[in-house]
Amino acid sequence: MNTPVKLAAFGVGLLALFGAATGLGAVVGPVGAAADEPSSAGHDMGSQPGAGHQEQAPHEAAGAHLPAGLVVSEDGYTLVLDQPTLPAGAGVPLAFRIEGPDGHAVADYEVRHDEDLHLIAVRRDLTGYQHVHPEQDADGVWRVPLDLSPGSWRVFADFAASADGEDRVLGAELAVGGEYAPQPLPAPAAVAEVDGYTVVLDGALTAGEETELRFGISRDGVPVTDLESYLGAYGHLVALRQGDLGYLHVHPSDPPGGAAPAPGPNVGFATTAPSAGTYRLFLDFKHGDVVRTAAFTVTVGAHEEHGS
Ligand SMILES: [Cu+2]
Repeated sequence: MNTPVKLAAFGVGLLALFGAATGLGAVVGPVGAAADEPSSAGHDMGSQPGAGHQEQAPHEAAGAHLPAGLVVSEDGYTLVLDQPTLPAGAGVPLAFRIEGPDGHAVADYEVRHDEDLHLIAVRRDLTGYQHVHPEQDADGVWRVPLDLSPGSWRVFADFAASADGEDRVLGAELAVGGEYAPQPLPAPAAVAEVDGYTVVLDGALTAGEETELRFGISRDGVPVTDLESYLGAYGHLVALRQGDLGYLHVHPSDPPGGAAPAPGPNVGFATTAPSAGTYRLFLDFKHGDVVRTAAFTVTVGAHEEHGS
């Protein structure tokens, strides 16, 4: 490579860096803006609200902008797996703890969706999804069996420690040994089948804007109208972003007019996609005393800023 070309390449690199920084600024901008609002965060480093805030707890002020679960430690809370590697198999015991700011395992949690702590395990290719509720022992160690296939896994702990009541999702890497055969992500589709149930997705995720997603559940062509409550609602939805497995907060949406949610056939959720891209949605629902998971791939387009 001759020197002018090298220099040109260097310039392009600088431009790319600059562009990335600008993009990042755009993403975290709302966090800084939100810092002016009253916040329960209370973990200022005692300096400028603004710059300091941008690196802290990105999910809380900006639930709508940055996904959760991308870090293993936040605000002094750390997800610690007993072992960073586990063997493949069914019912493999996983043990972990949440270390609090005092360095000890957190023992007291606030109940969210009927549970002290939700554990989501998924292989990095977005297969093998499991949403389970570990048991905590007297030492604050959580234990749960997982069905693990070889590959790189991500484990998310979704909880609120009683000490501050903040919702947090921490994520840790888990390596499972063996021959790994990564699976391609299924194509986007509005219909998913699971155990004879058909689930139809209505509604779209939109970058930077809260939208409602509705799932219609039927079996053998008959709408299911006697869903059982699961985790305090008629469905539980987790959305993960392909590429980094960013974890989106999703909330059940109530029917308009303050009516109580119906036990099917439709369940609704509200969430905001943090960016354009591809997401995998995992809907847990309970019927006939069994919890099943329907999974969907959805794509979120870029904003059409210029009305074209
Ligand atoms: Cu859960």
